[in-house]
Amino acid sequence: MTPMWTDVKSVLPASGAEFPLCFSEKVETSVLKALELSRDLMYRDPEHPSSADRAQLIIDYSWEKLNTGTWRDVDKDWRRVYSYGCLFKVLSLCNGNPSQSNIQEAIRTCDMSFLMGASIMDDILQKLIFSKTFIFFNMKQKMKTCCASEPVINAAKELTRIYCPSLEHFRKEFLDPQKPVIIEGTTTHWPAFTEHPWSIDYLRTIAGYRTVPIEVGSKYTDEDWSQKLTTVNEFIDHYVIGTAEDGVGYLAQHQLFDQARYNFKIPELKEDIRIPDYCCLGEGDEDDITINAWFGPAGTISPLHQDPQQNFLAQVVGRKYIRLYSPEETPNNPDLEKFPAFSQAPYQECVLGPGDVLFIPLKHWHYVRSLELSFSVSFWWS
Ligand SMILES: O=C(O)CCC(=O)C(=O)O
Repeated sequence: MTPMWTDVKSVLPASGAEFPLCFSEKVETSVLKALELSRDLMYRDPEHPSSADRAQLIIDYSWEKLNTGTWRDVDKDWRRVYSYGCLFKVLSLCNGNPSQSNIQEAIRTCDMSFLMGASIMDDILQKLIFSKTFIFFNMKQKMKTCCASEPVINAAKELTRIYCPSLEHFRKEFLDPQKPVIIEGTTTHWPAFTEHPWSIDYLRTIAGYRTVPIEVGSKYTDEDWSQKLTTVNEFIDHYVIGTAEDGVGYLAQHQLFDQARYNFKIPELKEDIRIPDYCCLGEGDEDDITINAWFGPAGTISPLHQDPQQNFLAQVVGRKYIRLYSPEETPNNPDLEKFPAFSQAPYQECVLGPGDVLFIPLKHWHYVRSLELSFSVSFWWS
């Protein structure tokens, strides 16, 4: 038995009898039979040549069910069937002596199950993808060197900087009066800056073959802006170090940590950061804090918007130009034709660099443009 198969087998039940396959009558008997056959074959003869085809058949059949009617009405059992199909496919790809492309396909299949399927057997596919087998390949690639145009910061509008304020000082001077500020010196202990400096290579190493939803287009208000699924490696190759024709790609919002809708996780990244101490001044629990990661090449823009919570935006790699408007400027909508007064609206601005944490008070409008390849993390808290 290869070390990989030993590793994979360790997360499976010891025998077919302990391997559950329970569905409502919505799932036809023929499908149940195909699942049972796949299970029995996997325990009897995992390298049997028909295993992969049968798994693909289950995937294709349930895929049709997932794509019929509206997503809300898709029966959860069909999502579970889909995940079982994915599980059998992953197992057929991993036994024997799997090639690099088989392992890549296995990771892609796990991710498709996280995106479209439902949890089965106590999240067995999550356990598989985080088994040591799937941690591999460290590809070296050169980063795209392009930089977006350098902003000229108006000193009168530049945001205040403060070094490691005490909790009390932060509360009194910034939180209570809802004043934005850049806090320095509070992230130096994050593993993202020390043990595992975040970089393209690091992201490739821990998650290169994971499939994630990305946003394509310079900004989400553009007409040609879209979302699609891609692997982290493809995203980097195409949009970060390549010369993508179809605009800038952004691996953003929720996509790298917990992603409620898709249940997608790269927990290694989460271990590299720390929730800012100042969040304890809020009323919510730590579990109520929403953590989002933002990764994209130079020139990526998050158009002017407000968030429903207080925000700490921590910069890890690269620099970002940020402009803030107070919520009082809300009547001066940024559509200059309809609201010409917007050009006069007072604002504050800054270039946020690695290690800086920007406090964006509740409902403060913010516009963000990355000046270089950039990796940031935001903490929304109340
Ligand atoms: O960094 C970005 O591009 C956007 C961050 C942001 O808008 C947020 O955290 O709310």
